[in-house]
Amino acid sequence: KDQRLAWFKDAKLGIFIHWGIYAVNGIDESWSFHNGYISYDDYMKQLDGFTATNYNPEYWAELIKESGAKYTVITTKHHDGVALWDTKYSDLNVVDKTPAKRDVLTSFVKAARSEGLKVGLYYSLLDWSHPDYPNFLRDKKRYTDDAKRWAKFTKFNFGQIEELTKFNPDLYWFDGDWEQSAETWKAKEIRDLLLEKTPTTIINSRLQGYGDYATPEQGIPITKPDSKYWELCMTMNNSWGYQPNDTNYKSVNQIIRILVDCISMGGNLLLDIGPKPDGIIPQEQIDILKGLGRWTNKHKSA
Ligand code: JFZ
Repeated sequence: KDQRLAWFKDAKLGIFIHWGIYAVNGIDESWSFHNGYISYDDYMKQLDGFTATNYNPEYWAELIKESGAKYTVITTKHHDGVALWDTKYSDLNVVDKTPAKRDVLTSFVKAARSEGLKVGLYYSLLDWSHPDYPNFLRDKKRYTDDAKRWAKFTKFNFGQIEELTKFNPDLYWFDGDWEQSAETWKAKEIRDLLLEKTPTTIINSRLQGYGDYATPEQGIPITKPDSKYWELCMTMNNSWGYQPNDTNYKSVNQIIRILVDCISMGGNLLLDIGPKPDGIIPQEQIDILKGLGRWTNKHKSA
């Protein structure tokens, strides 16, 4: 384990990317329909606005590199079930269902690698669009007791997870594990599958106890966490995805202080950006990444 996690131990800074159809209306990723602020149908109309017209994965990767980050984690599929890659397990993906008409994940993984960045893939275990997932908050029905449906969903989930192994990710960043138990997800089997297919990889904390590192839940820890390996994930403003109305950005200085807090306690900061539906990174976020870069490059260690 120590060998697998060696790069992570001194990575210090990572850049998280929340990119999905939620950027079209600039609303909360997946939660907006889950919590009933928008209907499911209206949420899905955003598919038509995900154009990726100005998407430049090489520029994204350069910018991330320039910030001083050593790794990047991108949302391959959020709770809404919309995949950024050409998955064969569902047509709910940006290739089949949006004007982008192409796999936007493969090109990013390639670009990030050529900048020497480690690549992490965010994947939501729960899928509030899948007909066999117990999507109890959307239509108030529960299907968990229906073993056949759950078996179908599990097959689908394992299928997509196995597809992601083809990207040979350095890190799997699972999310949404809280809705089911380790046993129901088959968390151990997921871990075994990943370590068999990609033996040098790292698994984050949200796999119902089967991850490799810790995530402080209450923001910046006050004292050094017990775990040798940990990561704080944080937004630049108050949103994960692109929300033009949220202008509550932290300053570069504030973010540097938080980064230093994390580093001094042996952890990493995973700082989030939210690109627009056409692939443009908001200027405020570019400015922060460049600002961080000016600082990290001044304090480079071997
Ligand atoms: C999850 C997602 O629901 C959210 O939309 C976003 O993608 C974020 C990165 O991850 O939200 C969580 C889940 C768990 C914690 C915080 C946010 N936690 O344990 O502190």
